[in-house]
Amino acid sequence: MSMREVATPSFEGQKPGTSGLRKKVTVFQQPGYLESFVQAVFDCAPELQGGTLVLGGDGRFFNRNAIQTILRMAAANGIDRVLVGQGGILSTPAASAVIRRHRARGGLVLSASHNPGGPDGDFGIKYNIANGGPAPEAVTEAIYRRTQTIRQYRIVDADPVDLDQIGSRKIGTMTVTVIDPVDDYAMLLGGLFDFDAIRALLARKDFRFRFDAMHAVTGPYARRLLVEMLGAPASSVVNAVPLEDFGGGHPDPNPVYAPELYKAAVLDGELDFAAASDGDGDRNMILGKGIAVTPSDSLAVLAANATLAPGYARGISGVARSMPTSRAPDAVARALKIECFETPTGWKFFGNLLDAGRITLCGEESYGTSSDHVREKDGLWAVLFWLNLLAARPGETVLSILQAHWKRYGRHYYSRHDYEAVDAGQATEALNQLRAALPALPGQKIGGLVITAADDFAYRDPVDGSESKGQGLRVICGEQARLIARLSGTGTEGATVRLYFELYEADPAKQADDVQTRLQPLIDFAEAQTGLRKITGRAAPDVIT
Ligand code: G16
Repeated sequence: MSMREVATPSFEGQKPGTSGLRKKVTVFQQPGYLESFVQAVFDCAPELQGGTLVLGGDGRFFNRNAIQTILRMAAANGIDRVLVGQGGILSTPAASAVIRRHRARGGLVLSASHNPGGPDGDFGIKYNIANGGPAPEAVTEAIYRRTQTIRQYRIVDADPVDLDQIGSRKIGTMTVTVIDPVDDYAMLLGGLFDFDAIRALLARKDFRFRFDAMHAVTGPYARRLLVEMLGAPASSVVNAVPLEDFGGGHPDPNPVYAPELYKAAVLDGELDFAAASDGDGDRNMILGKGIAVTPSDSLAVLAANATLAPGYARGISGVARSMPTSRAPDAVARALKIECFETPTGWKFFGNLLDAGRITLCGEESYGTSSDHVREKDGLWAVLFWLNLLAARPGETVLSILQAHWKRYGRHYYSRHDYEAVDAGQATEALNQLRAALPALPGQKIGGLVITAADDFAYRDPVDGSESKGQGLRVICGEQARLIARLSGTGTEGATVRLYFELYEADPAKQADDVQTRLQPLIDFAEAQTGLRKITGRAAPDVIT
């Protein structure tokens, strides 16, 4: 077996976004493209030499090819051992769990998350560090700089590894161990929740339950946890076979991309509890009979009820949410007298707070919630937490739990409007228009509410002092309302403009379910300030969550 140094051009635009490098499959298929990026990671992560690397992905098209290439490069770059999920499969939270449990020095997670897959779809790669979480900005920036100067990558010639066969084999001196992708993760979750109580809940004839794996990575995880360990009927886990193209779907668990589940639970009231996860298993959508739980509310409810789950029975140290996430968790934190942090969008910003023990739970409006059990967001964890909650509050429903929550803490009406695949220049123009208006906004009114502050969000990490600027434009009406505008860092086509709207209603008598109507003044104000629809010629958002 010989090691080769192969010349490669440095590719434009290998800048990791909100969550790793995401591009079209066809971009990754260019000779040397994947290799250059992986070599840049290895060059910037010398800690991997002589240590263990975790490798796996969401099973999308190009996953297996990428794994074979990375294994040969890992052998050439002095890595001692690679743990690979069987079939190349590892959900993002499972990858985090495996890194932590096996004290790996890092991991490469192959996924473009909720973006569509297949030959014309998307692919992605993300480097996670030894704490199991996404590499912080300083590391991703270093990787990006390295991609701009790289001239060659190292690789060995070796036969492909049989990824379907559990066990160990060698590539040169490096050991490749194919592991069961579910074992470590299932064991971890088994220690956090009251499985007996959940089993009893799922056994009830009057409890109608469905989990939609969206033909993505959570299928095997949901089968093990929900069906084998918790006794749910096999038919309650749908679309459970991971497919390379997710069956042609868009594996994003929200009312728009999981319309059948949404209809069954929310519109038709046929299910008491329904949930879905995304391409790589880190997102979750929680639905009840007649109600969709916003991710912001979900985090708030879980924080308020955390002690009902055995893993959190001693209470939580603090919570964190990304800036565009509604301030519902803040209200709970105030009541619990614990710290609440507001971070930029991106799970990597929670890492330091989790490592320092400052927070136990964290979440984002983008259907992500998790805790300190891993360093990624975790879709099935949220599902089990909600099931544990329902089991611990007999006689209550998802809706009644939410209503009781709003009665106590007030309701944060919330919605996100996405304009996808917008011309990048037009998106920038619209945001620049709002940015230019920011200094003059305080004192003006939105539908009777006075604007108290308007700025471009900047964050100083309370643990290591690092600063992140330009994280989203905010227009704030005290505790009453907020409007936020930013560009997505995960899209692969043009630009995706995200507008976020939040309005607080304390009075339970006025908490009717008319979300978009309530938010209309904020929506109109956003258009007036950005000119987004006028500039882009779009009549309406592509996705409303
Ligand atoms: C990723 C990140 C999340 C982020 C989300 C949306 O999620 O891990 O932290 O909230 O993207 O980011 P953006 O608004 O920049 O598109 P995932 O599930 O895609 O990995």
